[in-house]
Amino acid sequence: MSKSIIFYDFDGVATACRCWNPNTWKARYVLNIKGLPYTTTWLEYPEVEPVLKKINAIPSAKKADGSDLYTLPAIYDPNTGVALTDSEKIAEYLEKQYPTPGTPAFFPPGTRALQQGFRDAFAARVRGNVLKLSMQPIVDSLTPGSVDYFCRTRAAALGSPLDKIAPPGSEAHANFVKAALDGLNMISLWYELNETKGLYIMGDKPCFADVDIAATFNWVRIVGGKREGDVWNAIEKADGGRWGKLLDAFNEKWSAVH
Ligand SMILES: N[C@@H](CCC(=O)N[C@@H](CS)C(=O)NCC(=O)O)C(=O)O
Repeated sequence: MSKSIIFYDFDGVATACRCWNPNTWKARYVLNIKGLPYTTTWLEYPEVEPVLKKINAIPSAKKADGSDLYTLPAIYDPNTGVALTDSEKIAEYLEKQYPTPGTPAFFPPGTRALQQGFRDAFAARVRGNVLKLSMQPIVDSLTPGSVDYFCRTRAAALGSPLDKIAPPGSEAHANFVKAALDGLNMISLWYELNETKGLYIMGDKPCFADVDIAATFNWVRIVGGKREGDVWNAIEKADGGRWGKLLDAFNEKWSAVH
């Protein structure tokens, strides 16, 4: 590879590193784990569609009205002319295009189905609940040019103003925290079934499912972790500290922002 990959991420103000989004963290971890050279282009929400159209990226989803939805993360690889959206597709492309012997494989042969099932279970039991808890913290983490777009689109999707979904101290807040912790407790029992006893779901090397989980935790930690009573403070200590250790392992090695 002679030229750096261009990596598109959402700008943010929660931390000095700017990045806060769970989906873009998945792709950033992948780039960092593989040690590939890249530079970040920071975007606000309303900039995503025009910028991705310009690089001929394919929209990764549909809006409620059936029109195309352009999402981040996205990459443009100047070495091949490939433009891609969707963190999983980006991981697959980088794994095939740039084999990096000695670094963990995101999709070891024969694991795709199990990884997908695991990720779906994590989304249903944990991510869906922390998403509700994180809506207002996300708004507070956005750059000004993203706030109106984010509040309008997410309030329409969730059917509620974002600050009313799970205000701290409310019963809804307590219920979402409990549901997320119950979900993690179940998933922690699954980890314990592994004879490998490693930090990651398949042992001592992370696969894409671990990347997904770590990116989710990093997002929750970045947008809410400093707030009193925030769900990350509970998750970090839950299940014998398993989740805090998992995130620390990722961030110690693979949290660079280029
Ligand atoms: N499955 C996709 C999801 C990407 C996604 O939904 N990204 C959201 C941000 S969290 C987005 O870019 N939304 C654009 C918009 O709402 O206009 C992935 O993993 O990359």
